[in-house]
Amino acid sequence: MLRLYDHPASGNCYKARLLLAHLDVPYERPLVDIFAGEALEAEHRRRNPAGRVPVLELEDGRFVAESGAILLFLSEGTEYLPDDRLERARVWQWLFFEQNQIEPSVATARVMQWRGRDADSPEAYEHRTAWANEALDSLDAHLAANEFLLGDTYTVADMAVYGYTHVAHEVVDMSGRSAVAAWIGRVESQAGFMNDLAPLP
Ligand SMILES: N[C@@H](CCC(=O)N[C@@H](CS)C(=O)NCC(=O)O)C(=O)O
Repeated sequence: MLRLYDHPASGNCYKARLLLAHLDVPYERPLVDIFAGEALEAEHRRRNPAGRVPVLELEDGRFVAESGAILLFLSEGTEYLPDDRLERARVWQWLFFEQNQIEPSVATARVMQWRGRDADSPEAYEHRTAWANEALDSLDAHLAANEFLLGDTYTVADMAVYGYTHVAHEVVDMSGRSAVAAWIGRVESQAGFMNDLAPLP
């Protein structure tokens, strides 16, 4: 059986759990207590040298790390990853966008706020929220003209970007971003959608 080394409060892990739910694939879910430093221990670094979750373990014991890589691996041959070369490149485009623009801004600001660093290091926090606002504005502009990130088809790109965008309101004002709000509603109405992202402990 597949095994997902996971933490319930990790949005990066949630992306993989969301796809596994859509695919209705059974899997084991060993907890890596990232808040107790377990991801950085040698045992976990053997699974992922970067010391992060999620990590997917295949039935034969091989590992795949990085949420985007896990999404691409699991979605191969399914309705959530197109066959067409250009469309696949556009999936990668949004996975890279998520990792370069959304995750380091929204996810980092969220953790900073949770740790009280918004008060302790306001300049660093404002840098992340300004970055988040810029990224979310560009996402909103794209979604104003597109039902999903690739146009009319729901793909792993939507799952990846949804992972942290749906909690962006915790760190920035989302009230002006109606296209993002409508897209969040469309993602949440997809067959097999679930949201089990736990709050930060
Ligand atoms: N780019 C990676 C980021 C993974 C990541 O940052 N995971 C966090 C949890 S959301 C983690 O494992 N942190 C453990 C630590 O920093 O010790 C991905 O998308 O999978």
